[in-house]
Amino acid sequence: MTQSGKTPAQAVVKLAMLDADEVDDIIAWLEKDIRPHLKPDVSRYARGRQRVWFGVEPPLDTETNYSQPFRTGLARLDVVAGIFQQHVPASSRFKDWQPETALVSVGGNIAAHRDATYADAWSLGINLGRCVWSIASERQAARPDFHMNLTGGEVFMFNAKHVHAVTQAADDRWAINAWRFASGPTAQERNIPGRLAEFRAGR
Ligand SMILES: O=C(O)CCC(=O)C(=O)O
Ligand SMILES: [Fe+2]
Repeated sequence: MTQSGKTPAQAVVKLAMLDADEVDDIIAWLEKDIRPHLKPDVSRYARGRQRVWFGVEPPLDTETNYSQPFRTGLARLDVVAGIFQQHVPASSRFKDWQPETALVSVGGNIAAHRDATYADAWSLGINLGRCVWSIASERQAARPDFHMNLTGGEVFMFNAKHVHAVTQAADDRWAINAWRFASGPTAQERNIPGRLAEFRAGR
């Protein structure tokens, strides 16, 4: 992986590189079992991307609408948790991290954005194709300044509250991103825990 400068530790923590056979196996599974579930992305920042949520689909709140519910996602979150557990180094501070939701997507660049209120800051990225993956090294910065040329197989944690973007994505680039749900002051203000409890009570 070539990149610009030193990895900013407050924005990105690299965990592992999957070998080519494993990447091929995961992509074969995605193409066969997951592609039929894909829908066009509704996010403004990800036009052209196809995506499906695993586990629980979180509400993508906007500044004017934060009353939408959590919804049931595809029951495959265990596969993502398994890939993470197999590759997170025993010495990593993320060793005991477990995803609560995952977004599986293919195709399309992703414009610079911070993740919505539902998302806890530290998020998992499993990159499965060619792209330039960029993130701001500082929380307040409006634009990414750190760029990674990814080829497929990279497993990393990143701070999703730092502005990040994907450019030069190959049409057949899959990505798996996973999050835990936020519970801090902003999430409380937007009733994320309450909406999650409502969803769990309704199942
Ligand atoms: O495709 C990626 O690796 C990043 C996706 C992303 O930032 C998002 O879905 O919020
Ligand atoms: Fe994001």
